[in-house]
Parts: sequence; C-alpha cells; structure tokens
Amino acid sequence: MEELLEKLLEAVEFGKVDQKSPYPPQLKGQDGSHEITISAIETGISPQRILEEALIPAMARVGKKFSENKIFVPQMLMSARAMGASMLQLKPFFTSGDIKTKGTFIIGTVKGDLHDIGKNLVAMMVEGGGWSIVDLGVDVGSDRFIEALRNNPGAIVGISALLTTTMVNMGEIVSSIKEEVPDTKILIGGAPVNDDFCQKIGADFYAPDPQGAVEYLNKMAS
Ligand code: B1M
Repeated sequence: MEELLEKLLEAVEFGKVDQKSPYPPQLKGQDGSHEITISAIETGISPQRILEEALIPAMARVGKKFSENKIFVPQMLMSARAMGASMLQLKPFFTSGDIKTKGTFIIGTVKGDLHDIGKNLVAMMVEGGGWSIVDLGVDVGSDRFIEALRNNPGAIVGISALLTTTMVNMGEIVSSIKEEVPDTKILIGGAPVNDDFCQKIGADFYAPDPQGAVEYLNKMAS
C-alpha cells in the first residue's frame, strides 16, 4: 500500500498523467497517476489517504521546487494535470452523499486567479456533504457571483484564492455581493487567506480546508 502511495506521489510530483504520456522522459512507459490511482482504490486504500498521503504532499513538493526555481510553469501545469487525472477517479467517492440536498453552494476562484485544484476539492467534498454545487470555475468576478445568486436565491457563496496578488480581489467581490444581495453568507479559503483577512474584507467565514467548509455549511443548514 505504502509503495503505491509513494508511486502516486512521484507521478504527480513529476507530472506523469498516464502510461501513454511521453512526459516526463524518465518515467516513459510507466504507469501514471490515472493507473496508479485505480490500483490504489482497487487495493483498498481509502480516497482520503490517497488525497492526504500522496496528492496533497506531491503538490507541496511542486510548490517548493517552483519557489526555489528548480521547476517552471510548464512542469507545474503537468503536475496539476496528473493530480486532475487522479481526482477524477476519486470524485465518485467524495460526491456520493445524500440525494436530498441541504442547499446550494456557489463556488468560484477569484478574479485573476486560475488555480482550481483546491476549489475543485472543496466543491467535491461539499457536494459529498449533501449540497448542490454551482461551480463558476476560475477567474470569477462579482458580476458572475451575483448573477448565480439571483438564479439561486438563498445560496451560500464560496470564494477561493491562491495568489497574494488575487486575494485582494475578494474584498471587492464580497462588498458587491453584500450590496446587491444582502444577507448572503460568504465563505472564503485558499492558501494565502486567513481569519484576519476574512474579517477585514467582511466575509462571514474562513475555512482552511474542505472539511472546514463542509462544517460551516452544515451549521448554516441546521
Ligand atoms: Co501557481 N502558484 N501560479 N500554478 N501554484 C502557487 C499558488 C505558488 C504558492 C507557488 C510558489 O511560488 N511556491 C505561487 C503563489 C505565490 C503567492 O502568491 N504568494 C504561484 C504562482 C506565483 C503562480 C503564477 C503567478 C506563476 C507564473 O505564471 N509565474 C501563475 C498564476 C496564474 C494565475 O492564476 N493567474 C501560476 C500558475 C499555476 C498553474 C496554472 C501552472 C498551476 C495551477 C493549475 C490548476 O490549478 N489547474 C499552478 C499550481 C499547480 C500551483 C501549486 C504548485 C499547487 C496549487 C495546488 O493545487 N495545491 C502552488 C504551490 C502550492 O500550493 N504549494 C502554486 C493543492 C491544493 C489541494 O491546495 O489550492 O491550497 P490549495 O487548496 C487547499 C486549501 O487552500 C483549501 O482547501 C484545499 C485543500 O486542502 N482551499 C479552500 C482552497 N480553496 C478554498 C476555498 C474554501 C475553503 C478552503 O472555501 C471557499
């Protein structure tokens, strides 16, 4: 089991999507994250362990190497693709929640920001917790959040940011939403944001991880 998790971590770290993928040359012909994730699930490794012991640590290594200029954007993108291939296999496990939904959760990555792995994970876990999801994707400004709220009255909004340069855009989005659709509850998350920032911009809650988001939403629903 440990060996499979280690292999998966390596596949994501080096951006090996599947066996056919020629990238990276040193892993040519070997299984990629797609095949290894399937084997891991078949072996009985829980999706939670796959996520916590292989995928998330792999992205942490990728981020560290990028900070140290040891890899560049194309390599980071290949790692993101490899993680995406793995998450596709995990999704059914995280989204097999209640059929009757507890409410609607509108989620998007903040304007200017293209990072969606964390946002997708939050969406998956919240969906698994019994909520309907309206996923607006990446680079989402206040207009699209407000439009989605008008189409889904009473929904709770979640905004994700991964860059220090884009987290500031959350402030404008929160103010516009609160002005146009008062009483909307807004949850924020993502690596650079924290509780202080959440209070400063007038959002309602900061969740450091998907579980925190699910717990907050469930509290709102009860
Ligand atoms: Co970018 N990137 N990136 N990147 N990237 C980071 C974020 C960075 C920290 C890397 C580094 O320097 N070490 C750095 C940001 C520095 C900073 O702002 N302080 C950075 C940079 C600089 C950039 C570019 C500017 C690089 C460039 O072009 N020169 C550029 C920006 C593009 C843009 O957005 N406009 C860029 C581009 C990219 C790629 C496109 C290549 C790719 C993204 C692909 C994709 O998402 N589809 C990418 C990647 C993969 C990363 C790293 C390596 C991994 C991000 C990730 O997916 N992590 C990242 C380094 C790192 O994080 N260690 C990095 C795994 C994911 C599960 O974690 O997203 O944090 P995370 O989500 C967590 C929590 O934060 C939380 O739950 C999740 C699960 O625990 N969470 C929420 C997230 N959203 C939430 C919302 C909630 C609640 C919780 O409620 C609503």
